[in-house]
Amino acid sequence: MKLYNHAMAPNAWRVRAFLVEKTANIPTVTVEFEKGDTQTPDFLAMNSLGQVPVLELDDGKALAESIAICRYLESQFPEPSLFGTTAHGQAWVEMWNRRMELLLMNTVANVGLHTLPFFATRVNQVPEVAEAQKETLAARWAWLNEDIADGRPFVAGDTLSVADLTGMTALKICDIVELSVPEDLSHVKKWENAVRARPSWSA
Ligand SMILES: N[C@@H](CCC(=O)N[C@@H](CS)C(=O)NCC(=O)O)C(=O)O
Repeated sequence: MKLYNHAMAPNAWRVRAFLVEKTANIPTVTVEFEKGDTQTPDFLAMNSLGQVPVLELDDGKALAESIAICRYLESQFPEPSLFGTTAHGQAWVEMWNRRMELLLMNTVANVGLHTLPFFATRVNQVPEVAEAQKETLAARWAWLNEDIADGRPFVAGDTLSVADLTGMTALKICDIVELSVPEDLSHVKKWENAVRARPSWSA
């Protein structure tokens, strides 16, 4: 197995953090999309979207999409389980992972897409979209705060799951676009402080 990775990219970080939580190591190649490394014929043959992360398997097959890669890694490094174990537990983690990705991570990513100079030549940047997405993000942190007010330490229950890693990816993007979780959302703040303190945060 070989992981094609990028030092700063949030979805590449998500896979590295997953490996840290598994205390697993795999060979890693750092690519720089800024220099066109992901647009070469060899790279595009692995991922036609020309994006990282990509996991190349020993038989030459390649997987893109960070969550698909994490799912594969779960099968290779089963402990600790990060995708749930029982039928309900696995579906529950899937539900929370989708919520953290669709409701939080994608929303803050849209702020980045519409404001960061890196995307200026790739996206028709509309400042009003970024402002609207900031409001949506604040509302969604508030929703999460209510939902985890039962005191559970992680978004999908008592143990860390891939849904927390996706939430942490949202926090990584928040740091890039200089947005914070509102201070009055005590339950999300408690979760945030806990996940930022994990070794995987520095993956
Ligand atoms: N849905 C994909 C997103 C991959 C993605 O957006 N990769 C970004 C870095 S986080 C990238 O490679 N950007 C460089 C480019 O698009 O040229 C995943 O989860 O892996």
